[in-house]
Amino acid sequence: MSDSGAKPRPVGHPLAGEKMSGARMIMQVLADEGVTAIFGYSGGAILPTYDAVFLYNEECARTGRPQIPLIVPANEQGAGFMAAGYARASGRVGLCLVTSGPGATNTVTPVRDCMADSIPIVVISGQVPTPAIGTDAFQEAPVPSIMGSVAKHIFLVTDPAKLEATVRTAFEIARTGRPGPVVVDIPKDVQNWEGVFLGEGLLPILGYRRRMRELAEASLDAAAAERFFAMLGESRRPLIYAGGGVINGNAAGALAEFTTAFNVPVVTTLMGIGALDTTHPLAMRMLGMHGAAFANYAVDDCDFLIAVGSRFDDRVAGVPAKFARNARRIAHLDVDRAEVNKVKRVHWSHVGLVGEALRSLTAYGLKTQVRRDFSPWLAELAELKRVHAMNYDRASSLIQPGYVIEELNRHARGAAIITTGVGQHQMWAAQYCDFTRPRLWLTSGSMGTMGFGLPAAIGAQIACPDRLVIDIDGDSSIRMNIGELETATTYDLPVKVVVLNNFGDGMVKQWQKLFFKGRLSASDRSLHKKDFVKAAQADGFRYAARLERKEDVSRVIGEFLAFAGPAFLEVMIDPDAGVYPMVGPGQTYEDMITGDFIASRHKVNIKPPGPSEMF
Ligand SMILES: Cc1ncc(C[n+]2csc(CCOP(=O)(O)OP(=O)(O)O)c2C)c(N)n1
Ligand SMILES: [Mg+2]
Repeated sequence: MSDSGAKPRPVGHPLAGEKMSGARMIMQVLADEGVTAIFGYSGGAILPTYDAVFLYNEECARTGRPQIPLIVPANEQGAGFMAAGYARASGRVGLCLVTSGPGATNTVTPVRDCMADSIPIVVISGQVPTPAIGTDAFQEAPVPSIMGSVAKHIFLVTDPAKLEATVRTAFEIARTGRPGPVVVDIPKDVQNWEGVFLGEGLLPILGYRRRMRELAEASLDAAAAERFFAMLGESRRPLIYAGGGVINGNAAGALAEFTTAFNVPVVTTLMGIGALDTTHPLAMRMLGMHGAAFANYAVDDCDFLIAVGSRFDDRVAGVPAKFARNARRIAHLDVDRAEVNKVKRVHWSHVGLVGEALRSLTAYGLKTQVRRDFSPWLAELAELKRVHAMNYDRASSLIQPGYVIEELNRHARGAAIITTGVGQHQMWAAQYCDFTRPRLWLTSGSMGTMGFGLPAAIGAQIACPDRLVIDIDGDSSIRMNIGELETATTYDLPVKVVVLNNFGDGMVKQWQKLFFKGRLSASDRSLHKKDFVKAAQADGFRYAARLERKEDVSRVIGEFLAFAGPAFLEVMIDPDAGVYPMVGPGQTYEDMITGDFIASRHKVNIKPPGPSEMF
């Protein structure tokens, strides 16, 4: 279960029994559910609800209660990613409020993104009035069918008497079990309807609730714990492979307790970064396609793999049969039954809340005094870390991205929220930044959506006003939602936006160099005209600078991060820098190429992947 974001609902709601509009009811349920910011854009079919937000905040101003600010993006895709950034950073449900037709369809990408990364948001969209549905009315779109294929759940409210309960239930579904996005499509006449507010009540989603109860009650019993520790007892090289489920399930504390109690080292997925403090002695950092070489070697060498809230995604287990090929045993803890044995057969599994399960295991292990000396394995791993450390061309006269991120990291000290676009910069950030806690690393993992970084940073800064928030973005990714630069200055949010400019789609270029004989089809932007610094200035950034010389990197990054308001920094990096290590698509960890600056333990020939592996 994701979080307890909702305020405990008052017994006997103070407004119970009051007559009000559907729009006012929506607003009241949002307030009751603990929403502290609304991200959205207005339009005809949602106007009544926007008016209700205005009236609610006017009333709050009069009575001294906290208002619920409306953050207006340049594009509804931005609002969706702001809600997602808010949710990822805080663990609370993010809220996005948009109009029908194009307003709603502009949120399809963030909804799918949240689904793929298990992020709880609620999108409320206006719909054309009930009698007009199906007539191709102005700004009508089939939101239930479009969103039905990408959201965790979708409601179309046709019976106004169920409006209040539906909005409340949407929050319940978003935050429980495996979290995800829920869309509530509300026709305009339902918003304008007048009825009696009950102040309580949920829809009878009996099957779902039964499953949630089963999850909550699925305690890990002594017999299962005994079998688990029998496997750990036989193991000499155990390794935890932790994914986003540890963070989304608020289980990082439980993971740290388990890992330190039994000295089991941890690799994480891209989504799992921060599940264990990356500076912890047992942290082996990220595995997978661009994971650290030492992390991938650890996976190859382990004899017992313990997957926690992770799902053997193709960026981790490109060749499932050869993934963790020396692991004689694999265990899997997950909140979603569908993930167990989906890609790789496991020998032991537990479906339930991962935090509870880890705590049960720890308690059992401590009670039965499980003691196993893994020090030879830990020594091997320390050696792997030393010999195959992350590295790049430190002598280069060009600005290397690794250097920029190391400098950012030196200031952030593992305590900043970092968001990213998608591409090489995202991978360098994942490889070189430290995160001492969960919910600091916000990235579009599964969908890999360019344009995520800036709006996610805005949403995260709204959720965490006192934290340093840095968007490490790419020159192409930031173009996707560059309109949101103005949103940052409009709301005076002190986000720090750093663009690693390598003149184009660096990650695409890297694949084209490796697998398409260097034909840079549509990925080079070196002749493009964009002046990012002027763009940021035009959008009101008082700090906007371009960094072009290696000797200025340290000083300028210090100034940039110390600036009190929104700040923008474009860094002209080596356009040919590659992301290493790299496990090519459809290849095994043994085939990992480590580049010129990271030691490999294999002799590797770069094999172009076959057509079926090209994704
Ligand atoms: C919306 C979207 N379109 C296309 C892609 C495919 N894609 C992945 S990375 C990439 C290039 C990103 O370029 P940039 O943001 O400059 O990052 P870099 O790799 O140069 O650091 C592209 C086109 C994507 N991930 N998302
Ligand atoms: Mg680029």
